[in-house]
Amino acid sequence: MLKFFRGIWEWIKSLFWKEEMELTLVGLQNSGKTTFVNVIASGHFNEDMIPTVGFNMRKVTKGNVTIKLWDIGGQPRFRSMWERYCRGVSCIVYMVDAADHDKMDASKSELQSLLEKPQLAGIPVLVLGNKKDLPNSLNEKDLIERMDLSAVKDREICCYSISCKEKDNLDITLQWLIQHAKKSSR
Ligand SMILES: Nc1nc2c(ncn2[C@@H]2O[C@H](COP(=O)(O)OP(=O)(O)O)[C@@H](O)[C@H]2O)c(=O)[nH]1
Ligand SMILES: [Mg+2]
Repeated sequence: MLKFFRGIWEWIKSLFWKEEMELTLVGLQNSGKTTFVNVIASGHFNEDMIPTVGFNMRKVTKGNVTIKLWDIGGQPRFRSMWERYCRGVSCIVYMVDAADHDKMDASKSELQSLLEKPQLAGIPVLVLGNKKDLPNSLNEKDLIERMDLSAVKDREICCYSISCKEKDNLDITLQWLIQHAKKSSR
């Protein structure tokens, strides 16, 4: 049975890397972005670091998929660069550490300022509440409330509670991303 589910997971992963898409993965430091990429990108992938003073963006490419990922927060002066890095992406994935209650306000306001960027208008957003395996983590419903996600009306927004550590809900996450591949440029 376990073998069966592992088979499905491998299959979804292989579909994901065959899609043509570019996405950005952002969130506060320590939310689990690097772990997420490592978990879904088993096998070889190319990596570019684009270092700028105080601003590191990693660009991961495998097959037809490009993932641009960076940490946000504490560096408002680099926000002018967001445009360049978000231009034309199929979707934005926003990672939140659902167990870190102290950083929730910061995470919420960073997401809000990202969504206010006119250049990013209309790009679908997937909010991932990571670290579901930790006992004090917020579930989907609580996270939607805490981050005030229902106030976002002008674009598609979705929220999943996941665990990169236990590979929980990563299959539905990849399915959502596959569904939104390339949509923005169609
Ligand atoms: N318990 C738990 N820890 C996680 C999970 N995902 C990532 N972490 C841990 O969170 C820390 C930060 O992860 P990292 O991927 O470096 O975050 P980043 O700064 O957003 O890239 C690391 O110690 C990870 O092992 C998860 O699903 N559950
Ligand atoms: Mg990282």
